[in-house]
Amino acid sequence: MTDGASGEADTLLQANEEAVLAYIGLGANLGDAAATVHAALDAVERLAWTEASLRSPLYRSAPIGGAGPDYVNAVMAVTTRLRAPAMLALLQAIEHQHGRERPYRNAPRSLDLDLLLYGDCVIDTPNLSLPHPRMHERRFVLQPLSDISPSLTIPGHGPVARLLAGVAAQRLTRIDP
Ligand code: PH2
Ligand code: MG
Ligand code: MG
Repeated sequence: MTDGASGEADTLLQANEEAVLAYIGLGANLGDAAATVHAALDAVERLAWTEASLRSPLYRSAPIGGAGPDYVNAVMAVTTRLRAPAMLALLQAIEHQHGRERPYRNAPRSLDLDLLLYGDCVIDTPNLSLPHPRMHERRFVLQPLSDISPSLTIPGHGPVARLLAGVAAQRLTRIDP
């Protein structure tokens, strides 16, 4: 079948020839946030065409840009042959499995999975912007990112180590190992 929903699904799951190193940000501040983040790390690792991965420690962080409970945050690196739009759709499916609702911007969430970086890809489309537009100014992203990739540079923004020095005032504590 070449049209309709199943045609789209076929296109979505076509793999790239070459694997790409991608980074995913995880966040949760409703329910048992740490357990949800652990379950989501496992779920991302099980995605089709997605193999080796590095996991950061978990952190507790003050909510930025909204009210609500503290967040649990982490970052993981994966090598994937999924294309970026497919990766995004599958991350949203995992959010959905964990009861994610989107009542308003920055609302507390059971699970948020953000595609932070996809190789050195720089794009800005209505559905997907890479690098993730606010990652370079958030300690809850930069600290776990630097734990797993200390020499990483964010395209258009510079080295993670330098960016991290600029966000030291944001409250963040390591909770897990
Ligand atoms: N995510 C947001 C908005 N604010 N604050 C923290 N500490 N952690 C998050 O993951 C987070 C946030 C939007 O996705
Ligand atoms: Mg987010
Ligand atoms: Mg998100």
